[in-house]
Amino acid sequence: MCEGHGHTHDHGERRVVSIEEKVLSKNDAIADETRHELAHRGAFMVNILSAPGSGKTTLLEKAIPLLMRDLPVAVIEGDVQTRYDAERLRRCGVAAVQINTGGGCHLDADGVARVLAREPFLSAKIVVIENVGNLVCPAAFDVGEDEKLVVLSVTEGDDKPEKYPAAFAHASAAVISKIDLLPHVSFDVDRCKEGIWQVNPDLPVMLLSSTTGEGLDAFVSWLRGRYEHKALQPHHH
Ligand SMILES: Nc1nc2c(ncn2[C@@H]2O[C@H](COP(=O)(O)OP(=O)(O)OP(=O)(O)O)[C@@H](O)[C@H]2O)c(=O)[nH]1
Ligand SMILES: [Mg+2]
Repeated sequence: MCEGHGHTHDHGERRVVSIEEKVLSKNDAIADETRHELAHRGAFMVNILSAPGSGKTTLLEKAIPLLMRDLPVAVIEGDVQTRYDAERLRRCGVAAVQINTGGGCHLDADGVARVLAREPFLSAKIVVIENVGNLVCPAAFDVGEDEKLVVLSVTEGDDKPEKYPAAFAHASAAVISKIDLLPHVSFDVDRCKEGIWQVNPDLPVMLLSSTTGEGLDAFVSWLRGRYEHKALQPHHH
């Protein structure tokens, strides 16, 4: 009987694992369809990951209006609750849709695909996703983006890339934000960069402050450059 019990339990566990795998593979299939669709539209999508409060929305409030001078841009805001971030962006003249996960710690490919099917996303050339604030779950969920960008503010500590490596491992660039606060915190920029490069060698690292505007132009150029890089790629559809 004990043996029989053990067996049942074992089967049960195996079934749970396979359901999790199915959820992930369904998510990944939708994410791949999204990338295909975006390539067809000639649009670029970036997925921004960071801890809560690192300055993502503030950065987008400053950067997107500059980008929108020559490119249509639309933003997806992911939060557990409230529509605050989408409202903040709309006040800056930026098209933004809020997705509330209601407890979920990350956006998924299906939720993003539903938003992308409507205007103003249909005609956007750059889609920016601000994911739910945390460095753990969003790193594991592909939402169909072309690239991930990870933001870390100087108030969080220079050891975070080593402690939360997944977000940095999958990113194609990192931002160290709130550098205006460097005189007030013990944050070693070189140590932080070394930690980032341990996880992801040669990852481009941008330093910026949304408060002073330092590094903002370089960030806008990076984003425009990634769009232009993709637009020049041959694609098959
Ligand atoms: N000193 C300084 N403060 C900043 C800077 N950028 C943002 N902040 C402040 O940091 C706080 C959080 O900024 P948000 O832009 O809301 O951060 P967020 O990453 O969007 O936060 P969540 O969406 O909740 O994860 C606010 O009080 C901002 O004013 C900066 O460059 N320097
Ligand atoms: Mg925000």
